[in-house]
Amino acid sequence: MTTNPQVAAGVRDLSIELPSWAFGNSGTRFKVFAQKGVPRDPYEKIADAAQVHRFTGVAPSVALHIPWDRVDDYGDLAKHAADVGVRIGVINSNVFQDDDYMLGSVTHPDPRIRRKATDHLLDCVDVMDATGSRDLKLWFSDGTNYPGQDDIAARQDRLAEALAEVYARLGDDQRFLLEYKLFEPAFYTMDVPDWGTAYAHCIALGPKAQVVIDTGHHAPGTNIEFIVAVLLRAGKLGGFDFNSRFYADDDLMAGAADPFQLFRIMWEVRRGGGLDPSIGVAFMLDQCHNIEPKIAGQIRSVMNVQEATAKALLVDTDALAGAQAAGDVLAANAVLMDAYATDVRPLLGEIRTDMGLDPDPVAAYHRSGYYERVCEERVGGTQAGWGA
Ligand code: LRH
Ligand code: MN
Repeated sequence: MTTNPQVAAGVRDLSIELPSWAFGNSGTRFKVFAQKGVPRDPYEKIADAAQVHRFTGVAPSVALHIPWDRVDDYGDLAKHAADVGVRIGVINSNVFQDDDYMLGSVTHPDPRIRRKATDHLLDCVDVMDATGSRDLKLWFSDGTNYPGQDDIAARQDRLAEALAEVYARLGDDQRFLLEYKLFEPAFYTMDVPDWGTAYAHCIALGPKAQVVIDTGHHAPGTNIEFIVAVLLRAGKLGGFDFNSRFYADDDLMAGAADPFQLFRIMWEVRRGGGLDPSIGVAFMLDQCHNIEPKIAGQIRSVMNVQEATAKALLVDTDALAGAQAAGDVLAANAVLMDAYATDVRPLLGEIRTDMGLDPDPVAAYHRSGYYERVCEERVGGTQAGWGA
């Protein structure tokens, strides 16, 4: 029986969605390295994701990316997901890989291109209807590379027009999650560069429009947990794409590059009520395992988020409130640092045991022989990737 029921409840309630694309080959503009046993289709991606849930117990859903995960029958894919113990989660649109979108998608100067892009977003809502998904995630690579290339305000008007059309198409229980990114692939302006721009578009539309924070989408040194606190306070934090980075949008394993930042983020998530599933924050990994084994990498990443969350749940909120009210700067900081300095790995082992799981998910996965089996089975066909 766990020694800390409050942390146990919080850890058990935290669902971390997995990105289907993390199981396919990925890389950088220099090289995409192919790995043995990589899935060849969305069915195999979902089967691999189900292994992460099998050993962690807290990754019950898989985000899809369209068209990377296009299938003839999304209902059948959803059934397959259920058969392997998971469900299909967020549907991610993709208006960043078509030659027509060189100068933008929904912000393109040409209304025919805007129409094409908006139609793709609407098609993704049709996919949500078929998979039973609640959320559509919208990330736009739209932007400009040189001053004067296009009219910044006019592009915002075009974006707002497309978002309004998608918003009107959403069902009562559906939402769209607007993701911002400071730079790349555009390097002068991105049309949704920061949380403020995303927030402004979302509050102009209504409650079904929420903001997504992606760890890697900020300027170095950005206080991301401040953005978490402000968006939760405003009821506009719809999702969080966990990963980590040393420099830019490195998409490395969550917590790998900066575990202290992940802790600070999960503390503000807790403080703002975001751990309450009814608040509806879609926590998901958005990563690429370019050189490391992908399933084990996802398991490790889920464990890193669990560790940061368990530490955040250990924060003595009464002591913190007392020190803050007293203006005792050092005491207040010490409350958080004590929680962060706590080794929660034994506690998480206990919690997993109580959940009927092996206390060490990575070791249990390796002992399962799943990786060796799929390496033998997955011969021939074309390995999945970003198709870039
Ligand atoms: C953009 C992004 C977005 C996804 C893509 C795979 O950088 O973070 O969330 O569509 O990665
Ligand atoms: Mn992302």
